[in-house]
Amino acid sequence: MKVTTIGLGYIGLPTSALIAQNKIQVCGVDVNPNVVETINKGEIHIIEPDLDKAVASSVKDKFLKAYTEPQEAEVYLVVVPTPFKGNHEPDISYVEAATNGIIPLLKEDDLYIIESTSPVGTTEKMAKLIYNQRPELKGKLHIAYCPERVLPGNVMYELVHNDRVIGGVDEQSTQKAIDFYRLFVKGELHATNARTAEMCKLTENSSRDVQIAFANELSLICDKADIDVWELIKLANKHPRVNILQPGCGVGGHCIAVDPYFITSEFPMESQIIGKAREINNYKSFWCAEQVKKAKHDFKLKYGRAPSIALMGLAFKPNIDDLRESPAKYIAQKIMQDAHDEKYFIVEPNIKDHQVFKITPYQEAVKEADIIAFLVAHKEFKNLQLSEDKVILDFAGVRK
Ligand code: SAJ
Repeated sequence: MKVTTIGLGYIGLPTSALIAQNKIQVCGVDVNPNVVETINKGEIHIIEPDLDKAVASSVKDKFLKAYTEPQEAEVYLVVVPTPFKGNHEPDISYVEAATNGIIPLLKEDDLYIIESTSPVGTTEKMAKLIYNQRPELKGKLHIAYCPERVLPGNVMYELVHNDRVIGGVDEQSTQKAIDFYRLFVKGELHATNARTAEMCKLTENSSRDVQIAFANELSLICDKADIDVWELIKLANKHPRVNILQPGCGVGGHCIAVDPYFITSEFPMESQIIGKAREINNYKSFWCAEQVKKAKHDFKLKYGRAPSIALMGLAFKPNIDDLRESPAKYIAQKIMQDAHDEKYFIVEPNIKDHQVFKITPYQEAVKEADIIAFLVAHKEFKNLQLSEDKVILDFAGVRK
């Protein structure tokens, strides 16, 4: 069997390497020639634990080879990004482009699977696109949707052990896709139809977004009510049926801050809570930036001089180096747009250099700064000894 994966990013590359490690021939395809060249050297262009070894051994054993053009195979996996456009409408043009590239190669009995997060109905739309161009193949292909559900930082483990939801455009397609994933997934494989599988992915991430919005809303209420939100949540979670998530400086990353819009843009009237959760989580970042500005203003009034300010963390969540859709980065940018005579220390222990921000080691920043704003709960920030004269804004619950 030969598999062609289209897209060699955060999910496509680990998936390709995993399949190749199971001694299945994989042609990995990416439009970026640098990515292709890097992989064919047995190296990687993204940071993910254990991915380097998996890619190096797959390339060395000749089970994985990267190309810039789609290659003929029996199984095609589409693992390309689905961002949203300016108006929060999903942009499936990469899925369409990947599919158009595959169409001339398709033959009877082939399996075509979309893994990219996609709005409901995308798989059926792609089936139409395929059969419009290749009417002789109608009913002779297997077409399915199977979303990835792995957590960045733990991808190589979760790809093997997570359950998968697999939905075909018909029962034979579902079964054929299940047989394929069984070759390298140890988690359970749950059969459904394509529309439900698409909605399932959007539901999982929207559910998390809504739950985080609840925690963020509580943090705003508690700030006004002079209650420690972290203690409150800890106590409420002692109830056997309550499990509140943690507030923070907003929700980031390329999934949870994006996927709910795939529901709200298509079902605006019906998705009131999902839409409101997005607003609350976005507002929380704005509010944090305003709190820092207020602290700066109060400091000036009190001491008659501009403070130095440490912004602790830039990543979208703790202990990673990924800045995509990061609320901490947004907050840093917003505060610094307004900078006058105060001094800033930008801290991100997982990054050495950044094009825009000058990164300062955290030890130096906390020693020098008058105001310390914790934006991300990186492990380095826990148990830091801070002198009592510092103004501390702990948006990430680092000190709790
Ligand atoms: N966050 C909070 N409070 C919390 C938990 C998270 O503010 O209690 C914030 C984080 O700081 C971060 C954002 O939410 O800014 C998202 O982080 P995350 O760890 O919840 O999720 P991701 O984006 O790294 O990965 C999610 C996962 N989805 C779910 O947990 C439902 C993962 O399983 C998906 O595969 C991934 O999205 C994806 O690719 O869709």
